Amino acid sequence: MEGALIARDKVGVQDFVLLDSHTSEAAFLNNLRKRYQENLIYTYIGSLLVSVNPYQELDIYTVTQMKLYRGVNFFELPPHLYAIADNAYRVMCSEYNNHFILISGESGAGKTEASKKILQYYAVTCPTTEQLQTVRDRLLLSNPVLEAFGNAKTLRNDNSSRFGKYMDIQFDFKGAPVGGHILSYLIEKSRVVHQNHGERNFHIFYQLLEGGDKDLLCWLGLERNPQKYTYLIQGRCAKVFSINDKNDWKIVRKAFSIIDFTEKDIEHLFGIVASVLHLGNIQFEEDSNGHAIIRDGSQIKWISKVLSPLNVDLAFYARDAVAKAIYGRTFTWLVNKINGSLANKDSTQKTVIGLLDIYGFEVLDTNSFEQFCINYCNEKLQQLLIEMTLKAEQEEYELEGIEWEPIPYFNNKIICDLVEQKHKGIISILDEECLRPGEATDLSFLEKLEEKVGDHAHFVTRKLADQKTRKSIDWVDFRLLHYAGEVTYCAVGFLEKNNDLLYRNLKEVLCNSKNSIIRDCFLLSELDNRRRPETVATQFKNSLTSLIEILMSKEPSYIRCIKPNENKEPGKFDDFLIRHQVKYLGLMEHLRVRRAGFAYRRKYELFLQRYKCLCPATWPHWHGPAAEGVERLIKHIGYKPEEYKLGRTKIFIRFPKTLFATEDAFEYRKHLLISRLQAKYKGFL
Ligand code: AOV
Ligand code: MG
Repeated sequence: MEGALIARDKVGVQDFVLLDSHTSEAAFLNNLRKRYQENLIYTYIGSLLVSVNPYQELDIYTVTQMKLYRGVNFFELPPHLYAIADNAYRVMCSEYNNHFILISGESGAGKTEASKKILQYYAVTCPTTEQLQTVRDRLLLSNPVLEAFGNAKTLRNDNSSRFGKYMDIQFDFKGAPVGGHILSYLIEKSRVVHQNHGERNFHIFYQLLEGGDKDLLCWLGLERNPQKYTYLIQGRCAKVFSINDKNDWKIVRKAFSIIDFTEKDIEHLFGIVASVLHLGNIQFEEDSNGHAIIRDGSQIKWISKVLSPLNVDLAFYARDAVAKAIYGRTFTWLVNKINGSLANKDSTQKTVIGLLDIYGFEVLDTNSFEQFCINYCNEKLQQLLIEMTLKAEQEEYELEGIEWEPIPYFNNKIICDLVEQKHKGIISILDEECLRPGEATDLSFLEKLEEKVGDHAHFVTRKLADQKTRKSIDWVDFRLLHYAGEVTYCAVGFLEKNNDLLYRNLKEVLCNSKNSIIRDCFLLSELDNRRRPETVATQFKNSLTSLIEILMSKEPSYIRCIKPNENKEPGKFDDFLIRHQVKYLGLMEHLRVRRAGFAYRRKYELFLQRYKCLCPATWPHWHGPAAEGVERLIKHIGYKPEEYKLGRTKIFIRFPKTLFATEDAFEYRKHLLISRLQAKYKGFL
C-alpha cells in the first residue's frame, strides 16, 4: 500500500485497482509499460497477479527475497509470485483447505518458469526435516526430467511445454511438503517423427547425443552427431543458442538417481530413446511384389518381418506410428514412475496446493490437430477462470449483503460448446467420422463440420469465409474464432491423429519386448480387448473435464502471464501484442469487476488496525466490535455515504481516491506522531 502511493508516478501503481484515472485500456497499458521499463514485471489486479515475461534474469528470486515474502501480508510488499504462493500457503495452513494456482497465458509468456519458481519457493520456505529433504529434492528434480522428455524448442518458445501438467504438492498438518502427484495431459507425440522448420524434437534426444558418454552411445549404437538422424534434422536447428544440452543432460542424470530410478530403468529408458532414433532411420524400398523391404538390413530387423505385407507408404506410416506410440507411452510411464517416488505412504490427512502449467494458446503457420487440442484446453481454462472469478466476486457481495450490478464480459462458453458439445460439437463430429474407416476422410470431416456447425458464429470454412471474414481460407482448412484470436486449422491428419491406431501385429511385438518399460507400456491384455478405445480428442476432453472438477473443488489463485514481444527480447514492450493479450485474457473486465462499484475492500479488523490513529475515539485503542470502530472512524474522517458500503465483515470502498486520501492522512499523521515522539525523547536519542 505505502509502496504504491510513494512510487505511484515513477513506476506506476502496483495494483491496477488503484489506477486513479478511469479504467481505460490506455491507462492500463501505460501502467504495465511504466512498470515493465523499470523491470517491475508483476502487477496485481486485486489478488490476481499479472506477469510480463522479462526475458532476462532478474535479481528477485533469491533466498533473501523468498524470506522477505514469507508470512507477510499480501499488499505490504511489491507484487510477486512469492506473495501469491505465500498467500495460498498461509490460507491453506490456517483454514486447512486445498488450493490451486492457475498459471495461464500464451506460448512463451512465462508459465513454466512461474510454476518452477513457486515450487522452489515452497521448497525453500516451508518447514522441513532431514527425512523430508528427499521429498523436497524429488519434487524439484521431477521438473528437469519431465522437461527433458516433454519440452521442445518451438518457434514461439525455446523451452515449450508440449504436454499439460498439473502437480499437487501435499502438505502435512505442520505445513511441511510431504509428497506430490502429477497429472499429465496429452503429450504432442507427433513431434517425435516430424518437426516444423525452426523447431526441434524433444530435448532428451539432443541431451543424450551431446551429453551421453562414449560408452553409453556405443552401447546404444548411436553417433554423437544429430544430423545423422532423420527424426532430428527436419527442423534444421539441432543446436540452439539458449540451450545447453550437455549441462541439461547432467542435471537429468542426477535427477534420475534422486527420483529413485534403478540402473535397469535408466538403461531401458535410454534404450527406448535410442531405438526411436534408429526407427526413424529405417528406410524402405519396394520389392518386386510392391511390398516394402528395409533398405539397409543392419537396422532393427524385427520391423521388417511385421511390416512386410505393407506397401512403402504404409510401411513408413507404420514406422512413425510405432515411434510415436513408444515415446508417448514411455512418457506416461515416466510420469507414473515419478509419482511412485513422490507418493506419501502415510495415511494422515494432507492438504494440497496444485500448480497448473499447461501449453499456452498457440497459432502457428500451419495448425494441426495438436494445436486444436492445445487451444481447446486454453478455452476450458479461460472458462474456468471466468466462472470462478465472477462467481467468487458475486458470492462475496452476496455474502456481505452488498448490492451487485453484473459487469458485461465475453463468455467463451459458446466456443467450448462448439468444440465439446455431445453429438453436435466438433469433437463428436470428428469421432463419428473416425467410426467410418475406409469411407471417411479429412475432407468428409470438413464437409460434416460445415453441415453441422457451419452457422456457428465462431466457425468458418472456405465456403463460409467470404461471408464471415473475407479472409481467404484454403480448401482443406477450417477456422475457429477463439477467445484469444482466429486460428486456421488444416484438417489434414485430423482423423488419423484422433484414431491413433497401431497395427495389431506391431502391438504384439511390443508386448513381447525384452525392454521392461515397453512391456509395461504395452500390456498383452490390451490385445484381448476388442472394444474400440476412446479417440484421442475424447480422452483429452474427458481428462480436462475431470481436471476442471479437481480445480473447482479448491481455492483458486491466478497468475496471468503476458508475452511482451515475439523476439524473446528483454525490455521490448510491444504495444500491439500486449494490448491483444490484455484484451483476450479479459484483464480489463477483471479489473472492472474488481472495481464494480467497490475498488477496495478490507476486513474491519485490518482497516481499523491501520487507520485507527485518524480518530480520537479509536486511538490508541478501540475496545468495541471492529465494525463499530470502523463506523466511528469513517464518520470522523468524513466519508460520504456514496463512497463506501459496510458489509458483514468488511468495509467496501467505492473509489480509489477515497482510499488514497485516507492513506495520505495516515502518512501525515504517522509523520506527526513520529516527530512528536522524537521531540519528546530528544534528550534520550
Ligand atoms: P510458457 O511455459 O508460458 O510457454 P516459459 O515459462 O517456458 O513459457 O518461458 C519462456 C522463456 O521466457 C523461458 O525459457 C525464459 O527464457 C523466459 N522467462 C520466462 N519467465 C521468466 C522470468 N520470470 N525470468 C526470466 N526469464 C523468464 V509454452 O510452455 O510454450 O505455453 O507451451
Ligand atoms: Mg511451458
